[in-house]
Amino acid sequence: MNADYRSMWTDLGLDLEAHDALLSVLGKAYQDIYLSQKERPQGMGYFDSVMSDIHGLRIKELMDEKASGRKIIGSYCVFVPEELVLAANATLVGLCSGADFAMEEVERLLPRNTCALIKSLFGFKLGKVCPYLECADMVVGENTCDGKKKAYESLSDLLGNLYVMDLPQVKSTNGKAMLLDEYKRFKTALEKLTGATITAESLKESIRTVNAKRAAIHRLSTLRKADPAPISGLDALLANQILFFDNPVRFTESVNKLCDELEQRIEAKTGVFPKKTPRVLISGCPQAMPNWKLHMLVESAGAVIVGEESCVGERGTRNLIDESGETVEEMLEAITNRYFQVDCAIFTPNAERLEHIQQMVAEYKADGVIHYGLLFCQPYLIEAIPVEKALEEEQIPCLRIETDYSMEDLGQLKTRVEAFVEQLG
Ligand code: BJ8
Repeated sequence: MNADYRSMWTDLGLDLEAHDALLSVLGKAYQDIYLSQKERPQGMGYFDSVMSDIHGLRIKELMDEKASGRKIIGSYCVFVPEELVLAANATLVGLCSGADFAMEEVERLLPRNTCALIKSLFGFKLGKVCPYLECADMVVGENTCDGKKKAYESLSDLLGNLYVMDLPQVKSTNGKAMLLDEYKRFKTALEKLTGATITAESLKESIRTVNAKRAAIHRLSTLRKADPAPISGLDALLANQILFFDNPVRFTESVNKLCDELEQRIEAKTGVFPKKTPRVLISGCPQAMPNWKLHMLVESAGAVIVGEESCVGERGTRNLIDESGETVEEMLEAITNRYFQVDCAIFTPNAERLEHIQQMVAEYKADGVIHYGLLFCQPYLIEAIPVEKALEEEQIPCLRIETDYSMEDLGQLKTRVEAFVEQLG
């Protein structure tokens, strides 16, 4: 490991021993799950290189940005608009929350029956193992589910730089007006932090940058409609996870390059799995880095995952912002219009999500849906029941899974997933 990185981690206050242990577990999991896959597109080489240096090069880039006066903003939710962050001359990084860490300490602060994602964001702080979190000048929490809302009250004491964004829970006119107001308040907070003024020019440019990134990842999603599938669900998930912390321009170029290769594969009818392999759509809670558990199980059971109806997937990326606005006010409205379409299960009622799942099943020619709910996540677990009912009415098989980040239920899940895949086949 590069000695510069170690001194950088020390400066960031990481616990080097715990951090080494984390990197070693992550590296081993990546080796076993990713590098053992067959027929991977060459374009995945870029994403492999990001993973092999996950706390190295990108953190060095962020630290260099900080040294030049740029601020780093961390976020836990796709409702935080990267467009405003970039326009304020700052950089947004997603703070992953996809692995258990320091669980004993976490359970002193949170009830045991808290979802794994919330426990993970506490664990990364308490264990001092996440350089992305430690280099952030501001961390944005959002009032989405009750678990996050209440947890941010305690996280605020641990972090010291938490900004809480309020979010509507109903898709009403008032709800949209509230979101617009919150984005205006966030704009002011960013300007105060960075000393920069968000202008029509800077906002227009940042909208274009983020739209290009979302268009590229959406292009990748669309190519997964082909049979045979040109890319595994595991690899597509990885690209969706890296989207949250990579340099947006470089990421866009790399995804588009990968897509060029996938188009050639489709033309040549080359797939990662044979034609007519059972096709599965995953729907539900976000699978944050390095949560690859379900994808690994499904694809080892002989099915291919063709899409994710998830915030680490299409829910988070599918809509672009209208680029026709000329004033900051018009662009703020366009931003609000785009984000207000995110159909997270915290909204009530949330019929759009069900429609989107049905639409994805049809477009991606999925043979079945696995609804992925994190244990104790009430919004998604409750919504899973109407989702399953609606799909079954259309004769689309659906398997509801409730799990966490531990590997204790792997055997039991494997049996259920294998039986489901057999049913699809
Ligand atoms: S927009 S899905 S990223 S809130 S899993 S913490 S809901 S109890 S993550 Fe999310 Fe934003 Fe919504 Fe997307 Fe709560 Fe459920 Fe835990 Fe969750």
